[in-house]
Amino acid sequence: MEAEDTIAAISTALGEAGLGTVRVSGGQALEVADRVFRARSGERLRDVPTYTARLGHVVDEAGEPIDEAVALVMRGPHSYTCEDVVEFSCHGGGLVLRRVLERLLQAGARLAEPGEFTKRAFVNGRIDLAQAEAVIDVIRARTDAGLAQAQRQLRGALSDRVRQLRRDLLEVLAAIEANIDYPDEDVGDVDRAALGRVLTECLRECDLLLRDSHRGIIQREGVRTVIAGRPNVGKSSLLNVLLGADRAIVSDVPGTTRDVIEETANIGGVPVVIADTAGLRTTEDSVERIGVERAREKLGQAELVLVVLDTSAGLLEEDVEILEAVSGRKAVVVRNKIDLPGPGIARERIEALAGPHPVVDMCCLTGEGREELERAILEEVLGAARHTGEVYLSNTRHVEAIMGAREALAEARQALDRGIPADMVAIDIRRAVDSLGRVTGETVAEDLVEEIFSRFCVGK
Ligand SMILES: Nc1nc2c(ncn2[C@@H]2O[C@H](COP(=O)(O)OP(=O)(O)OP(=O)(O)O)[C@@H](O)[C@H]2O)c(=O)[nH]1
Ligand SMILES: [Mg+2]
Repeated sequence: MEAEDTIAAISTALGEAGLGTVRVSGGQALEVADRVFRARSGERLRDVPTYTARLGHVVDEAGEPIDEAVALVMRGPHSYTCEDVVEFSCHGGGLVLRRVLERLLQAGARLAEPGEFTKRAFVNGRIDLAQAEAVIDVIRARTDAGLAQAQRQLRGALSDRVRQLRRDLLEVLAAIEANIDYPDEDVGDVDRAALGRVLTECLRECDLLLRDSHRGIIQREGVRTVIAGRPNVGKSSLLNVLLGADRAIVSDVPGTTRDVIEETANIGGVPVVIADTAGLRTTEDSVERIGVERAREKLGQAELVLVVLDTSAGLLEEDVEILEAVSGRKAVVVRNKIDLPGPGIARERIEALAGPHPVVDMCCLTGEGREELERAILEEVLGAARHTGEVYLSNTRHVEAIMGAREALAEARQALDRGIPADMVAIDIRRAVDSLGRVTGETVAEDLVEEIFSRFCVGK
């Protein structure tokens, strides 16, 4: 990347809003900004102190105002990108913001690529790769718990632990290599017992980091869930209960839901993406049949299935089929309409069919049983994974890197135990060091960096 290159982009979402921000960053940011901005005070932005704002107008080539704006000057290295940055707060209209951006491009800036501002913060060393990834997670967080985790990672809590681990191993490597490079000098033999202790300690730290990763990933990516059952058992009612909103049409006519309705509910900090589907049955209605096909498709893809039964109607053959279809998968069985009289379905009967899946009694009319259902959902998707409140891995890429490091360390320790020479053990340790470096970006291929930043939106 040419460091002198000055970039500009609209950093706020497009659409009508009170305010919108256009950002410029780079070696020429102040000069470019001065070409398009007339401060009311008559000052040039390059002359104002850092972290000050000036009211004025962004003007076109003829000097005619495009918009009234506040220009905020932040000089490098104390800015988001570590470069000189000017942010124009304008009126938040799509056309206005585009015209301001076009003016900046005319004045010498280049349109920023997706994530390029954050990439500069990374390239200039203000944040590492894990922190850059946390920026996207902060923007995309859907629950408080997910947001808190992303903020911890953005502050560097994860990076600090990984870097400490890497430093410890580098120290060990240095000791071994000193021995190899200067065998005749009296640097002392490698203390194999001490080396073993360090490796054990580092393995333990990898395990600690990996321990809560399952929860972290679920919290970040959400759980794809489908509500399945016969027509009229209360699937749409259940969606509404879990969302706390009247989202799906509920009626006593079987076959009400045709299209898949998907919404995200926050259940104990986990974003659960719930799909309400058409009731499963064979039908002559051609539209409903498409709905049933879509329901089956969703059922096939879901990570978690909520099987809804209508206890007042008794257990029908179709119910049994659905229960059989989810055996061996993550599922919770909802015994709905417990408020109604009827043949009923004995819990024991369902439990026998449901196998290890939890069974929850519910009344979707009143919401009774909701809390128990939420607990059962969390238990089913998280299992033993427990949230510790500390930083944990929430990104598959990080998990893979730490697992790679763990594997290499385990091999190093085995080699050590088998009495293999320290310089051979060092090869495994070097692999662990490289793997850890992939988390923070010290040892990462350029194309992976490109790939990560391309996931950002333009303007971030
Ligand atoms: N008494 C009682 N009625 C319920 C309960 N849950 C849902 N119902 C009623 O059952 C009927 C069907 O509810 P829906 O939520 O539309 O059922 P569905 O499974 O989505 O039906 P389809 O979309 O047709 O497959 C409606 O009249 C609901 O009010 C419950 O717990 N108790
Ligand atoms: Mg429905």
